[in-house]
Amino acid sequence: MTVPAQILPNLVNNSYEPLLLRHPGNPILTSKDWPYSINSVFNPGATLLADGSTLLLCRVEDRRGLSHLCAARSQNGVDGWLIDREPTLIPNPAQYPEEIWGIEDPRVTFVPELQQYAVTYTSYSRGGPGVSLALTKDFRSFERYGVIMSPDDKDSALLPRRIDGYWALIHRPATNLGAHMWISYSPDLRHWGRHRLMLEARRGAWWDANKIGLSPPPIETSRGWLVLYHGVRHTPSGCLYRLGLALFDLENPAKCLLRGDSWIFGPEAEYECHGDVDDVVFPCGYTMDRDGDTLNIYYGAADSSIALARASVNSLLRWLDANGSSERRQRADL
Ligand code: BMA
Repeated sequence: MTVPAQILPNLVNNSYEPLLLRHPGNPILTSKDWPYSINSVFNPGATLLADGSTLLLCRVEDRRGLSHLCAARSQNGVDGWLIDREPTLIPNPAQYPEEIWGIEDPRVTFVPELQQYAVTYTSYSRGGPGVSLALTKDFRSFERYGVIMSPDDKDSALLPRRIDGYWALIHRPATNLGAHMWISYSPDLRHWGRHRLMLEARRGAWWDANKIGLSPPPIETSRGWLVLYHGVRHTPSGCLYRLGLALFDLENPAKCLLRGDSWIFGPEAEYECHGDVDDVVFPCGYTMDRDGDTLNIYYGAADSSIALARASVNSLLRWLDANGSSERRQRADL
């Protein structure tokens, strides 16, 4: 009898290819490293600065439970972090009431046309979480644009360049029919429209059923935008956050070319399985090494610390070719 590949994905042996390799020094940053009193540090945005050093814009939760953002800089992206002595970007509810319950989960995109970094983050308003945008040149002063996607919306990143003359933003609005990834366009970063559903959460028993969201900003490759996304599985003992992979058309990023069936990374290490929220791996940023292939993926572990895993873009693409499905088959899965 022939068993369809999508039913039993690995009939050859009981193993899987580890695509994201954990750094042996994990977790690389914890609350103990902070120069002021905090509860936890996790879910950092990441970028390379002009001098080649790494900047993490970390989500820091204070001991009231509210979050702000704080920058940590390192020459090698692994250790020797210089952490801002005070919060770098704090909620400003007097001018931006949507930030009343904190700001969370930043994604950083360097935008060559603006010669600035775009930081998208979740602002936690009385009406729920929404997406806010700020621009910065140096991660010391920020130009806030306020809420650009109203609640309930999060997990957002700006693409680094215009598509057909328009800025493009990926985000994750949630309704009682599920939480799916959308893309929207803007002529000026302030007014957003032409909303399109980009990637749907699957249904039923799938690992990425009902709730998915963008993880780090998309990675531009010659074959398309490579997207790491998280899927949330609700279980009787809580939620399981794992990562999947998909590839989107370079000039029409709403079009999914390939989507992996299984997750490629999930909570396994002690620091990922136990913390303020157990069983969470949640990357919000990556940097690319000079070889143009090695990704340093920075992720929040169990909502308590920051960890690093490395991956090769070519290996991720090869894996997608072998394990991904086209849009037509995805429709059948959903
Ligand atoms: C999501 C986000 C993340 C968090 C995760 C697990 O909804 O709020 O910031 O890491 O839940 O708690």
